[in-house]
Amino acid sequence: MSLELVNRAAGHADRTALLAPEGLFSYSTLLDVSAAIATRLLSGRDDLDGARVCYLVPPGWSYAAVQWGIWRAGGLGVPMATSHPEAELAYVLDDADPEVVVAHPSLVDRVAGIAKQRGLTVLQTPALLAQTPLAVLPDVDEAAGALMLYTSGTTGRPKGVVLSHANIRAQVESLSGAWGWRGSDHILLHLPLHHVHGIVNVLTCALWNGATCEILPRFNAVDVWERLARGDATLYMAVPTVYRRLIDAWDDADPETRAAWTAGSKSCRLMVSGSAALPVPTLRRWEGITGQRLLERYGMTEIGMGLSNPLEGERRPGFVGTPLPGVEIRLVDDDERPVEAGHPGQIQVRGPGVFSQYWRRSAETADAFTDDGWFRTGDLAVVEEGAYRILGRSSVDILKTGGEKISALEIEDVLRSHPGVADCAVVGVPDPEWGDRVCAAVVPAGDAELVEDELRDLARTRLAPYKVPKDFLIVDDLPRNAMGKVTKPDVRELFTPDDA
Ligand code: MLC
Ligand code: AMP
Repeated sequence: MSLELVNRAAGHADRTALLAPEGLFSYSTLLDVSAAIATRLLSGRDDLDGARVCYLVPPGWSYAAVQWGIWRAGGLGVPMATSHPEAELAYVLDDADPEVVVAHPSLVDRVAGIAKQRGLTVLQTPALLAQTPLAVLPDVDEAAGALMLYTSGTTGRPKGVVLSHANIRAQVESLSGAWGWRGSDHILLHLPLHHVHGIVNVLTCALWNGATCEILPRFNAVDVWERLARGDATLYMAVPTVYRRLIDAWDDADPETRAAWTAGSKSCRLMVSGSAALPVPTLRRWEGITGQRLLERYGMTEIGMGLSNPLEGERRPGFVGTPLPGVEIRLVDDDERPVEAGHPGQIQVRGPGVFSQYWRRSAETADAFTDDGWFRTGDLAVVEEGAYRILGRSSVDILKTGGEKISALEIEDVLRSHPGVADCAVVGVPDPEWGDRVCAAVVPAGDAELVEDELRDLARTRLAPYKVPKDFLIVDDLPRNAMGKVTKPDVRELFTPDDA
């Protein structure tokens, strides 16, 4: 038995699976080419048996074909972020311990050197995708690991969240039912493809349902509007920052263009927002422009999607709805006892979509779950009139900027490695565009003359672009409490103008 995702693809072989920068590809082409990739990855073996395959491939046809090829060979796919500098990619190679790296020619230079230093072979697309006599592919167990996605925690560097094929299937089946996915759907995709949002909610849901996924090479507000204006997209999913950018682009357009964009967007049957809190003014403005009431939902890399407003029925602004099919959610107090409706509590989640381990981190995995299997999300919420409202996170050190989750501590570690820095504190300052705006207060060491550009360059070489602080403030000392501990809410105040 091959994977259900693959079996289903055979059932809609002639339909268009992907409209990509490289062209248009049917489900049967996806099946043929992913079998060729699997054959090459196996290179004579019966099964990759969970060996990690890291892949650095831009959004598009090759990306989807490589991901399916890894899955069909029995490998654990580790998508690498195309925006990351070498240092972050090297961290993933060291942590994931892959047997091979797959790279696209446009990105191979970023990974070839660090792969070579580690004795890793780099296989390049498009050669990997070329026809070849096909091997017999393994029966991949649904319990086997499918994807490893890196996500920040409060302590240490990012951790690999291992999702099995069964986890992904549960997530996809849940969303397919809740959001009414069908084969005639056509979805636009420009989200980064190293996160559940882009990979599971958009790409895999589309391919599971025999729909068409149209992949744009990157996000550009005008391009998205032009695509919507063609009137053939039925679904659209994005993060709040993107909706905000689309609204800004619409505001900047001339009346004729605005009218065409608005008219095209009406063909969508559903538009979804998630990965960060959707500001109510953004929801209202978007509805005013497009007539679409955004469906806000809540999720997390470790659980997939947990809560969603309804497809039919009232989508309440500022709320994330109710548990999705197959997902158990509860809110608990500090002693992990369930709270009554109307009382705030931490969200805990259980169900077949929930991951089972952080890669090679048994202590962190154990800490993340209660004895009876509830995953501790660290997010706070309250139930009001039957629907959940997200209140924030229990840790001030976890930030969400433009839908990207980051650890303040990881950024502080990098800034502290600068010889001119005695201490620093990184905070998320509420921001209408980014959600959290990453800001750093820095205390110079002795008489050191701290130059902001130097700190920014240091952060740029070591960290993903979205982790680089937008604002730096050089201060004599950091605000502290009576015990001498830095008080982050007070640090945040330093960045908020008095008249804000
Ligand atoms: C880019 N920049 C960011 C940023 N993205 N800064 C802060 N936060 C971000 N998210 C930086 C760039 O490096 C650049 O810095 C400057 O901001 C302007 O860049 P840009 O070109 O305007 O940004 P762009 O490439 O358009 O990216 C913005 C974005 C992107 C919002 C389109 O960040 C995005 O696609 N985010 C979605 C992330 C996502 O899918 N999250 C889901 C996680 S899963 P400089 O210095 O060069 O000017 C999850 C679970 C769930 O959360 O519930 O879904
Ligand atoms: P990630 O770890 O990147 O998967 O991000 C998951 C986190 O994003 C969650 O733990 C929440 O803090 C946040 N998140 C996701 N969806 C929403 C939402 N609709 N509203 C508020 N926060 C959200």
